[in-house]
Amino acid sequence: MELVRWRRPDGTTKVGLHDGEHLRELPFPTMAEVLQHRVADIRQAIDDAASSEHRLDPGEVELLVPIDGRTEVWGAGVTYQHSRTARAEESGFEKVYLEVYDADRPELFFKSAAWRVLTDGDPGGLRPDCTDSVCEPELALVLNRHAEIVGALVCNDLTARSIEAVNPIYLPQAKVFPGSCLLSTSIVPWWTIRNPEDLLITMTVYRGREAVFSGEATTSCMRRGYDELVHWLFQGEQFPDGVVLSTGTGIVPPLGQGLRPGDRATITIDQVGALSNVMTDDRGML
Ligand code: DO4
Ligand code: MG
Repeated sequence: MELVRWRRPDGTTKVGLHDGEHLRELPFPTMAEVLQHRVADIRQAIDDAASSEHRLDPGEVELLVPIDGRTEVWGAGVTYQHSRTARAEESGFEKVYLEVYDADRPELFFKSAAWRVLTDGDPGGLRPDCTDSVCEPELALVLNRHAEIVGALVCNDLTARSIEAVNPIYLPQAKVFPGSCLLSTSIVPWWTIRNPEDLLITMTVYRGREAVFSGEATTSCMRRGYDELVHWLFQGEQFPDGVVLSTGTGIVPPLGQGLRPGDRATITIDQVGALSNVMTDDRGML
């Protein structure tokens, strides 16, 4: 049973459950409103909706990006040894990355407002002023306004690596641009995931039919716990409509072998889902 948003042919949007076969509405008009509630209330609403006779065929609707309203996406960085080593290699500012890996306070950065997020099947963005763009496949936590973990998503934290490599304080330009924040469609309730500390994450990048990069990692290699990241994210911050926290990447393609327009990146996370997007450097006007 997963949490999704959808649009009906008449243009109205709804929030509800997807059980693999059918959709059932929840008594909340938006996902933002779901994330204003405590997990116990959300679980109750899911249990009540799951037994409802009133159901829809997913073929009748369009599944949407899973978040809306004032919900934001934030990223954690340098949470895997592999990311620490890669950043130190690619940047002239090695010390910054080595220190943050060991520091108490993790690297946390604003990634996206809900309206900028794209989902499975949408085009991923490449900045035309970047010579080495990479996908960052990550487990993302969906948190309510009370800092409780509600569910999980697949996130592609698309990054303009050559821009960040010049100077770490270019990070906002390397992280925030059209098509840079891709989330899977369905929020998997956290209480249904077995052993979330050990989930396999895979990514393959296809150029035409050829797989030009494949990598995998498991969340057991993360240096920090989920609760630790959530604790720091809510220090001195407020998320009235909840927040998605992407937990960092453990898969880093080799330097200089970045994405090209037309590449398809496919990411999977055990029990959480899949995300597949074709890259473009021509986004047109949003
Ligand atoms: O330090 C830059 C960001 C790192 C990041 O996004 C990651 O490790 O996933
Ligand atoms: Mg990342």
